[in-house]
Amino acid sequence: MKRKILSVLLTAAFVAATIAGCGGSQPAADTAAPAQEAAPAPAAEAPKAEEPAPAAEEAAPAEEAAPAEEAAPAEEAAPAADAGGLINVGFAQVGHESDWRTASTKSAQDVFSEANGYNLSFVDCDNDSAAQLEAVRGFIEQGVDYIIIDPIVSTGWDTVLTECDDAGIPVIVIDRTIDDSDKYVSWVGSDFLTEGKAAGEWLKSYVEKQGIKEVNALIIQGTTGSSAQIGRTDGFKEIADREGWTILDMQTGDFTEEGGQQVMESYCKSYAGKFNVVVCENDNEAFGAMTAMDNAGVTYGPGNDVILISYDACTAGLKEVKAGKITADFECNPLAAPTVEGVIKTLQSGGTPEAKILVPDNWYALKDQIVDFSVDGKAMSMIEVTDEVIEAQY
Ligand code: GZL
Repeated sequence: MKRKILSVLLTAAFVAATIAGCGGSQPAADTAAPAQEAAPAPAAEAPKAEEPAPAAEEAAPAEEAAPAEEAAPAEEAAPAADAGGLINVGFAQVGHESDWRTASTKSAQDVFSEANGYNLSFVDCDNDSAAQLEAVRGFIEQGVDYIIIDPIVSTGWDTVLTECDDAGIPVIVIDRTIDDSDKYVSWVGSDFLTEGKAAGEWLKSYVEKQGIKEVNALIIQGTTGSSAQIGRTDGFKEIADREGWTILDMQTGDFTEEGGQQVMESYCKSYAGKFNVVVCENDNEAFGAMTAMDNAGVTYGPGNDVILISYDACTAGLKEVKAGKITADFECNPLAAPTVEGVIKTLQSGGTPEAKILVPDNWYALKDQIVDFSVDGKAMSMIEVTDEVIEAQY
């Protein structure tokens, strides 16, 4: 878009100079401003050696300076609906790895429907960062009005977000965060660090109530490098370190049931009889871990060998809480699409949406597992899991 405006201004200056018989020693005021440097072709971003987490970005291809583009309207008006009266939205979704993701996708498809005035281009990126970058570039080619991204991992985004910016397409980030670029309008999601701290602070109060003196924990992490994994791991570990607990191992289950089962099978062999807490960074990993512990004869849930902690609190997860399998479940609310639509409506009306919009989360357990705890000095309440609560969940 910046290039488009520049070409319009230069064209106007050329026309003005021609009409004035090339007396353009004093260019028109609007061309006097120093020409904005066209955004340099993004240099290939060599991943930094110290960056362990997989980055989304492939080495950006060395690009020729983009050819001068056709004149564009000087004013950057909010995109009008297309000929059919619909607003074109591209959504690059993480994948289909969990119940949470299914609910997130349904929420977006329900909100950005044709009946609601939208044409949704949806791409399931199947947990593949390269495919996600390709999907975003496809939306740019399509010329959509808005792009929504749920970033698989938090890094490697600045090049493609610069391309969105140059194309004048506002980007809204949903759920997970982008940590190496600020070229987007708003982020709508949950506080993953607080989720991790809440699980840790609840466990502290719970083991005190149960008279459990030692905590030897195993963690099954989410997708490596995703902000959900980073926040939940860091939050829980902060409490574990403060309380002197032992974290025996942390391995990724990639937010899938299969991954959770594989990691737990390995843990049951390597740490047989040595652990009393398992933390799964989403419900689907917990379901897999439960299968592995069943097969290994390890009992879990209130009154058993292992305290099983999970995140997401999807409907199926809360059913396992009600069944006395998952001891406590820390929600991450996937139903952010209505809030994202609010951001788009604000932009459509020429307003400026908030840069960061938090979606509230709740914490769940059975009555006997509800204890008082605080996170960063703020008292937390828990919701007792009942059939009605399960019925109402996502
Ligand atoms: C968290 C979200 C995570 C969920 C998982 O906001 O990105 O990804 O916790 C999902 O269930 O796979």
